[in-house]
Amino acid sequence: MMASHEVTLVHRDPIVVRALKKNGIRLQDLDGTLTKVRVAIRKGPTRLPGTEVLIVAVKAYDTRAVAASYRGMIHPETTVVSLQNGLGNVETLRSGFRNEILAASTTEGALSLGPGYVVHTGRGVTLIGDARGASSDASSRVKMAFDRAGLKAETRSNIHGVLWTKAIVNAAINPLSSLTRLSNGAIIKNRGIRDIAHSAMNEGISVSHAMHIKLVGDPRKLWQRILSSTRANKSSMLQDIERGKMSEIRQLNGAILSYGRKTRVKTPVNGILTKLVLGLEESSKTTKSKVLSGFPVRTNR
Ligand code: KPL
Repeated sequence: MMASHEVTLVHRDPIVVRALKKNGIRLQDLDGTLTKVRVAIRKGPTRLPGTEVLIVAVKAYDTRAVAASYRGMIHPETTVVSLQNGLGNVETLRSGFRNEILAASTTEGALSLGPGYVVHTGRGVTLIGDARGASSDASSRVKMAFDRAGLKAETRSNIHGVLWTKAIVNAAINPLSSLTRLSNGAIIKNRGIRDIAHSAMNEGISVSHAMHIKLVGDPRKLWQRILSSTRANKSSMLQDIERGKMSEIRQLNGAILSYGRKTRVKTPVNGILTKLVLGLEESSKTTKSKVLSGFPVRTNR
């Protein structure tokens, strides 16, 4: 992986670590080819001496835990890259690390079929930039490493604009696919859902203007492009809901809602989507617990 670079994967779940040690990573590519990749695996949190680049790819609701558990554990020279969905990750990582921080956003589609079994469901591009908005050598080096590994990457100086644009798009795909259980390809064909998605994006665009964020292109066009290039994918939020896991709704529609409140921009559609997915999280957690334990389990929300 990451051709000519030494890569170590760190995961906090011992079950996943064990599975990956035993079976490696099975990667099914777009043409159906299955490749088995052997990669060094460590159970985290762990010290990572000599690490040049630390890619944080956890769910947005776990960023705070990463910042807290790795504080003081990584070398000051290590570049930290947030490769995550949602808003607020960079700010959270800054609270934990004095290191150089880059942010990256990807439109690659991936479907997880279990620990270490990933299907590449859509080719996209990964945009990388310095979180302070400066152009940096580190972004170019990380971009080159991605390119060499066969993942198309580009650097951007306005990475916050990139993150906001992608968050507005995710906020108009992920909750809608979770609520309807439709694949990305089915969403694009559904007129009614497209209307709701456009209303959610229009609100996000108004909030970003009030926040003085310069978006990168029109989110509505990106929405269309992403859905058709990741047609076979289930959004990451739908994958989380199906596993009874927490979703990134708070860092997507929830973040648009709260920035909207701060800037006095009304965001009723994002508000409704947030509340519905919070309810869905609750019911899918309960359903999963019932299946696992045979007893109804109360959730405390
Ligand atoms: O980012 C994604 C996600 O599912 O979170 C896309 C690109 C929409 C792929 O499904």
